[in-house]
Amino acid sequence: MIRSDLPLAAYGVVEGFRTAASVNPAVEQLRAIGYAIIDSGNTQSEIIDIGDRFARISDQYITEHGRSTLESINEIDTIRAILTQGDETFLQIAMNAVLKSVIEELIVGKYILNQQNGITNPPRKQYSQSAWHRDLPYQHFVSSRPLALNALYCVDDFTTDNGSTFVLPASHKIEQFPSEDYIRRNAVQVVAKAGSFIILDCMLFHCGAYNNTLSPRRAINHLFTVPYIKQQINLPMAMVGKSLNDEQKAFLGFDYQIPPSVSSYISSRNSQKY
Ligand SMILES: O=C(O)CCC(=O)C(=O)O
Repeated sequence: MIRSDLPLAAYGVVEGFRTAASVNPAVEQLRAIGYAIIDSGNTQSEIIDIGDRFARISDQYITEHGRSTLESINEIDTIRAILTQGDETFLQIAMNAVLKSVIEELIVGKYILNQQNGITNPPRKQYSQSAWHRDLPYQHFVSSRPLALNALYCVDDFTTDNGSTFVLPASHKIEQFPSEDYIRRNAVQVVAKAGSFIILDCMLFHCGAYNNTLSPRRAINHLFTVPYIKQQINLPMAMVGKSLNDEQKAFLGFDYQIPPSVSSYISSRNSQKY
């Protein structure tokens, strides 16, 4: 609830980071505290349909790679590169128009889809994402502008009961990981409806929490990066044979593959887009 008597005027200010009224307010919030929630604009029936598709692909993926193998490497909660599993819906989710408009404001210049993973926080079990981390893990730098953003599409409602995401506001601006006492006093649990995207600056410390319900809490996690950060899985190669337009190809990083030889580098300069 925003108070009607909240002061909005300022003095002594020569520079600001206010966005234009036409820009999604999430942009300002992401710059300041490193996270924000936006609505994907999906209808209720689209949200349910995405949940059904997620469940089908999850079964297919576990059959293909083997439950015991995935469990043995702590990967049973994750569907890697879900957009490459034969359902076009997941590429459409990654290219959501509202999300795109926010990312374009924040990552200056070109960006690509670096990862898209389906993730499941299982009911009443240990969860692989339940420890604090950054989504450029093991990194302890801060940057004046985001090099990567992360967008969790909520397949199900994210609630405090089902272990929704905890964040440490503004931790994308400080290199080091804080003390346990600081975490106890400052961690915020983000709740969001199915069909929302929780967007994070990739350097924001975050984690999932214990799911104390009887149903899984599912999400599709996206990482968008400047093209100089290598993809987790080579998406252009994984999408070979799929019919893609130029915009989709650029989004998936087709323009930024490592040339295999000097000759191919030289011939690629004719079509270079950066
Ligand atoms: O499950 C969550 O809420 C957080 C997921 C997460 O931390 C991740 O995928 O990096």
